[in-house]
Amino acid sequence: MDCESGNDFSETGNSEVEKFQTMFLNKLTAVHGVCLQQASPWQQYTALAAVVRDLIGADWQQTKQLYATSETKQVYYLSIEFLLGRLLGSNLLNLGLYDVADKALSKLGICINELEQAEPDAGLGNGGLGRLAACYLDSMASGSLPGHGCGLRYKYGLFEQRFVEGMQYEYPDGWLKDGYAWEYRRPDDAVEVMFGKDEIETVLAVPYDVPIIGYQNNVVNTLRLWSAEAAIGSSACLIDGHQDCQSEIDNCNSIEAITNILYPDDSTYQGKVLRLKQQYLLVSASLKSILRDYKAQNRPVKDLDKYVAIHINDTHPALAVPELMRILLDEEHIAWDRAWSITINTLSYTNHTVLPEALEKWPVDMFKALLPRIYEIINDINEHFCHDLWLCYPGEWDKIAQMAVIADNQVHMAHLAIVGSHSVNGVAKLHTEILKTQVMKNFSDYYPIKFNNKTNGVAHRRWLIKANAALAKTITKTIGEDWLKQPAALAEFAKYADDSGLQQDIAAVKRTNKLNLAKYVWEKYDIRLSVDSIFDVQIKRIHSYKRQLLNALHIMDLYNKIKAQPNIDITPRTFIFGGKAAAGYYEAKATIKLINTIAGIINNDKLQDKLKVIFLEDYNVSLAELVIPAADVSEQISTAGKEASGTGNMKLMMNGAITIGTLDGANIEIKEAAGEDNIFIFGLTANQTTDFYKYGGYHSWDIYHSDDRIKTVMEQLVNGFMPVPKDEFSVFYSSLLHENDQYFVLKDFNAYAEAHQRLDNRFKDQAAWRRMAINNIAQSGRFAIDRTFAEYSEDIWTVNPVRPQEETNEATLDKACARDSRASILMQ
Ligand code: 26V
Repeated sequence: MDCESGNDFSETGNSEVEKFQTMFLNKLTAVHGVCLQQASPWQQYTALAAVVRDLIGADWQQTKQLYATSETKQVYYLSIEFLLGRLLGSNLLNLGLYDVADKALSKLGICINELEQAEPDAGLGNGGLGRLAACYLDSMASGSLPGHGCGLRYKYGLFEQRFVEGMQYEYPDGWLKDGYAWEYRRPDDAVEVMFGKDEIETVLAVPYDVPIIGYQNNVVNTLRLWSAEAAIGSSACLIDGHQDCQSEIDNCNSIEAITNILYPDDSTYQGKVLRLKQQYLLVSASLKSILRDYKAQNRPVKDLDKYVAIHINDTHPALAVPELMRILLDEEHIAWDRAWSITINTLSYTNHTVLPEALEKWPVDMFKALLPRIYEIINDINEHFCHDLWLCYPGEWDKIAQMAVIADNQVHMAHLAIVGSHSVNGVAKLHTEILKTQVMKNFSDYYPIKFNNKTNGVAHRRWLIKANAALAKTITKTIGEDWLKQPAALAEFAKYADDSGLQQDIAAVKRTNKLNLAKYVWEKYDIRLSVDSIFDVQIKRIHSYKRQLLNALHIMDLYNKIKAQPNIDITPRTFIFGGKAAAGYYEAKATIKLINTIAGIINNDKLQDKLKVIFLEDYNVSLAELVIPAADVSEQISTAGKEASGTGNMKLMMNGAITIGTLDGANIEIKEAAGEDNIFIFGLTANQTTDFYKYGGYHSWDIYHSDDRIKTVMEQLVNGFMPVPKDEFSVFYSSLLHENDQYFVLKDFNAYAEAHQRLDNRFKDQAAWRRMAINNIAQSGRFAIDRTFAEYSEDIWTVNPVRPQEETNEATLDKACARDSRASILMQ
């Protein structure tokens, strides 16, 4: 975007810049056969990525060798989602060469930010769970931990969101169409994965490795993404025993479809089968590859749990339990009891949601047909487990049925994951408590020591050092460099909360970031945002429990207020939304349409610039990096008890935004850390919402009838106030009134409006506001993923770091240049 904004934390030597420049220019010629003047931005981007590939090669090799020869345990993080976003900038940052590259390119008249934007945003995930997985990879590499990611290489990432007349439409995200600079295809490491019984279908899983670069420590870890392929010409591709080219190709296409898209629509039987196939492919291919590497170290399989920890990220990879058992029983010929203890000791599981509709279950018939041997093993696991339960709870049939792995003709994946792991964790204190006392109470009573909490965190490298380089610089100027590698040291920053010079500095940084976002909005939407207004941000998946609707109704109320009293004293506000709705989720899509409709009304009304609303299209990791540094206010307003943790709340806090939120998920810990003067809390608590669910006592119609403000906005949804067909928003009228407002939107409305009033008043005292911002930044260190990751390492995985020999940038560049010149001599 802005070529002027250098990220230089330190003086970079000229010789490094020159070497880098030479490597870049050589690459343009070697890779694309062009000179600088001929090169398109995309060619420049790929050449720069190729320079980075050269620079990490030796470290990658060294890291692999170190892991293969060390006594240390290795961690494998299995996840159906990895929401990586773009890697060029963060790779350069982690290599310690961002400033060098920036300078080298500037001297050639190239803006590095523009090249960064030529990279496709790898959106191999939905939201929180997938981004968390990406943050873990960053943290494992930066902490010198032998940690590997295992996932799927979807041909299409999460859909691209476009608005037409305010409605969301989904377009395929062909992120791979021009090739992907960060992947290395490893055909030699392909493995076969088997489905079915009578007609066995063999799928070739081909790995693509993505290097994961540690923060200035010479570590390069690996994310291995599996792609489904048919082995052309192999027996798996023969139809009815005779070669029929066309049907062979059709068959290949159906096999390759397994890794076509993330979360295929599961409303049909075929769709469900495809999801189950994906999950098994991920698990089976990963375990085969893990076992192969393990055996190459000449260690006995019975010691697997001493050297390998396998983590199950939510239930999607829970088939790791029966698949590991299958390998140990059928291929390694280990007896059941021994195999079972190895399995449990190797595996651990994280739960990420308490929503019943997201707790996975598969129909037994489908399972049997697709994975007969795996089903048999699950059945045996279930029998052993129910037998043990019977000894503990004789005669308690109901309890045993509630806990069984197979019940009601369904396989309960969460139960399978709990039974087959030695550790089960939630992702924030409240969430773990809810798992232990409600959702998984029976299991927690039975296995008390398995359950533990690991509050989420976020990679401060991406979300602060990289996304908000100016703030990072201000912090370093104030408290020194320690926090870069030890984010807990950010706490020092709080000592300067009253320093007016610092307050002005952070205000200036925020203003620049707001200008950057305003520029984007102006260029893309032709809408002018005032950077003097409060930038109030709600960015996350659209879901009823996240209550974007509460935010929208409150904006309508504010609008009504301003219309009634045009001179009312309100600090100008810009409400900014971002987020995708699941393609089949009607109410979520209606929420997007509602917010866009409200935005249309408000932005076209002359309100002395008091109010603006914008819904940013196609929210993804890259857009988050633009929005989060520009936010003044962070909306974290889920129904208490529903949001497992939230991680956007942490990213926004780290960037000095003030939270307005409920006592839900990690908001509770954010409040504890920041202090209650530095956050705006409102609304029902989780105990209160639980009591209403259990005992009743809430009637949304009563609120509607007794509260004029609420009644007005509710009527505006359906009385023609909105320029939309008559029934467009009746879905909200139904859910809030006819279905008694399951998420307590109306119940919390007044508390929410009142909290906004407090916030508005506080913003008028700019010094007080900046003090709050500094305190939030200072206390965000405990939400850095390095803290979370250290807890996983110690309590769950029991693993230690392995440190490679460190090398200076200069030496890395010299070696790479030497390789480069050797190569060019050879080419002459
Ligand atoms: C559920 C579903 C159901 C519909 C089809 C697609 C799909 C995909 C994933 C899931 C499970 C979602 C779990 C999830 O993303 N949870 C989020 O995890 C974050 C990291 O722990 C946490 O901060 C969020 O609060 C939590 O919602």
